[in-house]
Amino acid sequence: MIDFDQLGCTSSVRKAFKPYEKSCTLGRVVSLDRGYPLVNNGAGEFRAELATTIKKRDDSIVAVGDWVALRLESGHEKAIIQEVLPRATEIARIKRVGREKQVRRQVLAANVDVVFICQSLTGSGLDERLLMRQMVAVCGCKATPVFVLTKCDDVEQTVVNDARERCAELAPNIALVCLAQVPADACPEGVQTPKALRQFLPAGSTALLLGESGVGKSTLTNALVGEEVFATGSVRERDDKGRHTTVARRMVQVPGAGLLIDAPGLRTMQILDLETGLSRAFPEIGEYAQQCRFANCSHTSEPGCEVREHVLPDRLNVYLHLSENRL
Ligand SMILES: Nc1nc2c(ncn2[C@@H]2O[C@H](COP(=O)(O)OP(=O)(O)O)[C@@H](O)[C@H]2O)c(=O)[nH]1
Ligand SMILES: [Mg+2]
Ligand SMILES: [Zn+2]
Repeated sequence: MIDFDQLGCTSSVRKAFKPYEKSCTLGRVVSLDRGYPLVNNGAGEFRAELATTIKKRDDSIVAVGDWVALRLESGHEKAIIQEVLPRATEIARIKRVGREKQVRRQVLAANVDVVFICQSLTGSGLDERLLMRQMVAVCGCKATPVFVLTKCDDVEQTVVNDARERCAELAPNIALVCLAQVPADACPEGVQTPKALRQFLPAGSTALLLGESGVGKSTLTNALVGEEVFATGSVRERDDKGRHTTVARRMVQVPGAGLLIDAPGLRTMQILDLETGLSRAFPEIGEYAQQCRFANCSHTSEPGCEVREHVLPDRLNVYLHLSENRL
């Protein structure tokens, strides 16, 4: 069980909890599977159901990472989530459900500071378009993206170098870590062991792992935690009928650092807030745009365009394509 003081409670969480402190304890949702959410309140981990007052709200009422007011009643088998406290960030996606393919917003994780956007360099190599879309999606959720390129031990050095270069051209403002599952002294040039991710995960912070199944999320989590907390490899992620079995989203603590949430099978998320995402992912473009000769400059062909003057063409292209949701 994670120590309560490692769960990253903030002063604004405590403040929001104040009205409930007489009847409830403060807890954080640490796991969500097909059953009831698992809440850690320091005294223990409790399966909890939603109070009837919040049950009728829309979907995604609770997510992993949520802070909740938890009521424990004697005689009750389960604890009760009396209220879900306001979220600092929400990592959400659109889900289509039912025969009518109704659009629903699904919160994957709450109160996440950092999202490790993981891609493997094996196979077809860096998927730039996916990477850029994920970056803007994460920025739109007001979390900080970090690019994590995995399996660098399994590709030529030039593949790693090219990927690094492309990331630096397209998104010089986003931190990049190239990982390998080999001892540090056997790492190729510019490649690190999963421990390198600790710098982005100070104690009390929360990170989400985003990336396609098989890129190595569980492997790097196990390496960071120092024990096998998640099963790795495609075989073990499926049952004997070949179905993916790990649907749970669970939070683990990295010793001496922050919390990691693994969301199995999650490849991408749609950009739900394009404007926020673009302005946070491309902060300099908005600045330069104010100095363009024409107020309505499209940054494509007008004279006196300060954006084109200062921003690398490939980066600007990504921005322009994403602005029209065409990437
Ligand atoms: N060569 C190499 N293989 C890796 C690396 N990371 C993970 N793998 C392998 O890739 C497979 C999938 O890894 P896993 O962690 O289960 O991926 P997940 O689906 O993203 O959680 C496993 O067989 C791992 O052993 C790496 O850095 N280098
Ligand atoms: Mg996994
Ligand atoms: Zn311009």
